[in-house]
Amino acid sequence: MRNKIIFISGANSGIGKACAEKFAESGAKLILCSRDINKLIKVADGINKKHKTEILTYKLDVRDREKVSTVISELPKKWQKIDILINNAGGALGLEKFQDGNIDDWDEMIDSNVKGLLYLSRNILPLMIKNGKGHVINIGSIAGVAAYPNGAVYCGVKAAVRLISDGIRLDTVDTPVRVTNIQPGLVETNFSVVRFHGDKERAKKVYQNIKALTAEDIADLVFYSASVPAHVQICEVTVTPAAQASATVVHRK
Ligand code: 8X3
Repeated sequence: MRNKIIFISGANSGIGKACAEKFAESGAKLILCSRDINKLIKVADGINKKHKTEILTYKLDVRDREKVSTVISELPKKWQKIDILINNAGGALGLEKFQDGNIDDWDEMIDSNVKGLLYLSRNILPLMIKNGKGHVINIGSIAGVAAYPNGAVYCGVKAAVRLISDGIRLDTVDTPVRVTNIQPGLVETNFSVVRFHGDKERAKKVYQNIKALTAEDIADLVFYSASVPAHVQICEVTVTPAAQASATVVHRK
């Protein structure tokens, strides 16, 4: 990974931050973006202190189509040779029956998980193709494999991530670009706190009595997917805690 350039969206916390740490550890250079620039700068400083790697940070809301395109087109020349794009920004908002759903939450989920991924990929893929190398790694979800009750829209957006990943893989088959969709089950991050609009008690219950995956577990998998020989493409990985068999079948002790 030494000197490879890794672009990570939503890098200020959780899986995005863990990926940043993991790739920096092996000498990669990072382009990190997040809506929360103050937090992102702290993350970048921490990584830089430990690993002494070059890092660019951008305040970027991936839903902002214009800004995405400006950030990518204005990257310094040498930084445009992006080796890996990790589409991590996104997440869930709300967990209730469709008929009770909050339409603002839906808009936000569709815009960040789907449109954000589209905007970044559409801007970065041509650079990868031009450079003759590249890997798009999307953070999907087990929610995209099968719908679960109260999750229609989140499951729908992650199903979109799954098929968009497949579609990009089809359209880049004659290029060196690889496309991977990582679909985690229960990962203990602030995912549920965000989903429940800040209700920490409710969020805690999601991970109660089960050894959930950590953001670092997912970063390890992302790193592994990126580290296999160039002729190998890991298309899709669904990963759950050992005590989780599907989005809804969880064995709690
Ligand atoms: C996170 C996993 O099961 O909460 O995407 O949707 S789940």
